[in-house]
Amino acid sequence: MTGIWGIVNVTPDSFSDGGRYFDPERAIAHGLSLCEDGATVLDVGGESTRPGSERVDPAVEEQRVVPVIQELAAQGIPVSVDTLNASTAVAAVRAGARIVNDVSGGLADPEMLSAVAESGADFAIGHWRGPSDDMYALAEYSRAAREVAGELRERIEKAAAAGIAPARLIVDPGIGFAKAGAQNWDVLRGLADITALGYRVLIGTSRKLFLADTLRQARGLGALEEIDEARRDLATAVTSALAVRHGVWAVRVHNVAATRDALAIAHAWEG
Ligand code: PMM
Repeated sequence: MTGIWGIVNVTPDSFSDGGRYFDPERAIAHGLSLCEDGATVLDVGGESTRPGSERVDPAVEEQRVVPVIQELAAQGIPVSVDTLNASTAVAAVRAGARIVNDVSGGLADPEMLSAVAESGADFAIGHWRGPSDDMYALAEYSRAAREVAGELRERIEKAAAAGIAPARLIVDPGIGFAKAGAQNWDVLRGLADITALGYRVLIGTSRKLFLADTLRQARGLGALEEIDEARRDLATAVTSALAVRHGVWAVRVHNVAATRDALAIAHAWEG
């Protein structure tokens, strides 16, 4: 059964839910409700990576995520920490996180790989080419999925060299990270190149801009027309269902209930 990572953004400015769960009590309550909806992992983040976002002081990020992780982990819930910073990763694992989810795959912080190796946590390696403030300038591909797979392989080798056992690795093609519009579809269409790497594969399409762009095009709407959260969640659930066919290990989503239903239908079809 495909896993569901429920997103808990403890940030004032995340892409789709910034500010909603900024208070630790609200973040914890939100995490617990995502578990009731069927989340298999809660992914707790304290720094937004939305396009154009600015970096947060690692100490501030740590203060945001640690109390939330502590409480959720104490309840026996598998928790992942979504961070670019080694110091936050270490504090989060001490607080009970079992997985470090680094969308930069260890590129943003030179200390990350050794910190994860020492921590004993699993490591989700995202495909990344540079910080969110100018990542679209780096979005050039001739064969997107192949290139993403090749760059992920380099990160896997670095992680292995730092002492992270292969069984602890998860790979993620980094949908929306240094990928514009249709390039995201190119990567999803070529997911076989990513699964062929031989690791658990995680994908995160939830509410992302390329989904809204596709829905706008389908309806003949202009670029400034709003596509509301419910529509983005439906589109996300469809991508979750399609991910099943590609043997994806887990999907990272905001609306866990919708993806759980989509996965139930997709798995029923698969038999
Ligand atoms: N996307 C975002 C944040 N963290 N982590 C992984 N592993 N994969 C992703 O695609 C990913 C991520 C950005 O989305 P958000 O701001 O809505 O959480």
